[in-house]
Amino acid sequence: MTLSHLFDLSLLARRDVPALEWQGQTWTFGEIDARSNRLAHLFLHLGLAAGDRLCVYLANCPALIDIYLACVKTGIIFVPINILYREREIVHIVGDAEPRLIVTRAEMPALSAPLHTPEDLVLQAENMPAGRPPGPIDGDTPAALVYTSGTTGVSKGAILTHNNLAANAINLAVCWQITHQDRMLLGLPLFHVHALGNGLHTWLAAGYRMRLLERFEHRRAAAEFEQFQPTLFFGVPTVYVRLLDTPPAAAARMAARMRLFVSGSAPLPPQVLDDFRDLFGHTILERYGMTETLMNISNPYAGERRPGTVGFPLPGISMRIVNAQGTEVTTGEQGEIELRGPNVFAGYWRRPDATEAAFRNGWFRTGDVASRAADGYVTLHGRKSDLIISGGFNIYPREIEEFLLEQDGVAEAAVVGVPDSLRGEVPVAYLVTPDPLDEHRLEQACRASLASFKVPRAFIRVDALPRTALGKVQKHLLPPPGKS
Ligand code: MLC
Ligand code: AMP
Repeated sequence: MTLSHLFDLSLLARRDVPALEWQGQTWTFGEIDARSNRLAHLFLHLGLAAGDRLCVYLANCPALIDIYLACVKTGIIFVPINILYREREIVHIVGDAEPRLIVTRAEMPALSAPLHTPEDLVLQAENMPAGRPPGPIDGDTPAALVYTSGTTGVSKGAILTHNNLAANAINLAVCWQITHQDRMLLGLPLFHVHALGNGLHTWLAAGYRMRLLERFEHRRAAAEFEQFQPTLFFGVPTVYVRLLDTPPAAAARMAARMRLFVSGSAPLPPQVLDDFRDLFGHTILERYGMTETLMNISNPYAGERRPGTVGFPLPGISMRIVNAQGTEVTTGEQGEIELRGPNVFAGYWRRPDATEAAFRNGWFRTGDVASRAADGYVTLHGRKSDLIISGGFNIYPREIEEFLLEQDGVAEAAVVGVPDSLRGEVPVAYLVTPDPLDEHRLEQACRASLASFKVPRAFIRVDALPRTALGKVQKHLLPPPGKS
């Protein structure tokens, strides 16, 4: 079965049921089905075919969902771009994915594919048939290319197939007991697999009612919860840290119908889990995933949700923890997580070398370091690479370092993540420059070219970067910010 068949459990079987709320409007599953059918016909009419790529650079909105469904129904590959990305990052993705069409409301640099706004597409689609388009697709057909910095180099497109996304949705629906009786408040961005793979796919597989937000804004969160009364909520740790500011009476009203809060994409500090339980009366369920694999490991819905751990591998997913030689470690010992299963992606788009390097004898090498307790609970200890995760967004230091080296007077650059109580980590830059630093100019330059979460929170001038005899920068020897 394809995702289309899975979604028909809602789109067809629950066609008259309210499905989606957005800024005061509500649509049924049947209306969403018809709208995406029309768009699918329009894409075919515009000359797109199965296997072609379509990029979207949009904040959360219903059109993003319609476009995704139109892609799923036709075999066109959906390529979401982070709305916080700037020209340099967008140009890279568009150059790599070579889309036939780009959908955006933003001003864009000169790109190789025609641009459409969603409004323009909807208008054009009005005269298209509302029935299903022909779709010669199967489970191995790529559904989405999601760009991720991965463990090395520039961002690469992870090819996620219908089977990958279906396996993930079915696992979560069963293991987290998600049904049509749920109500989901979704504020995470649909351009990442957290909201796309977990949010959108469980919604359409289970057929619950979803209120979509353009983004999670902590000042508006209490009002949205109180008004909509969700039962289900997905967040990154920063979201839960933000919610800890809620006054107790409001927290009680927000959680009145809540059944399950889930956290993932970055480590949830055990203290946050405890404080959240005291305030909201719910134990957050923490799980672990990746763009390349969707969800891998989850705390149990029934049973102990153990703070600081991510629980057990989900059904159908094999996990091993190995040392540098690829030998499995013993209980309690740390090693790299390797995975196999129907959730593991089909490879990086047009990067056979990177794909080959990502696997060892058929096992996907996650780059995440973990240990397993005698009773099976898995604890993550960090990553093998120097990836920074800030507010659930990934930052690959080399990308920022390369940008800083292009700036006048910067001879050497090293970017590291420093702990931050709200965002988990934030990037800080260490620079070797002949002249005193103009921090303001550097920050402005970064803001103009990089997503806001990648802009270093401090620029620190050092005489030299500490290096090994082989010249590799030893980032752990850099002075902490404020002590240079
Ligand atoms: C953040 N910003 C956004 C934004 N999110 N702008 C537009 N749309 C969004 N969705 C910008 C703000 O403009 C601001 O920029 C800065 O980020 C901080 O904003 P804030 O209001 O202070 O937000 P904050 O309370 O810190 O919350 C941010 C957040 C956001 C947690 C809501 O970071 C977020 O949505 N993170 C989720 C990322 C995610 O979904 N990751 C999953 C990856 S998949 P400025 O210019 O003022 O600094 C994955 C696999 C897995 O990892 O396991 O799930
Ligand atoms: P991404 O490349 O954006 O898909 O991010 C995936 C990475 O997020 C994983 O490789 C982990 O390092 C991290 N991650 C996801 N969930 C968790 C979690 N619950 N705890 C710690 N790290 C996590």
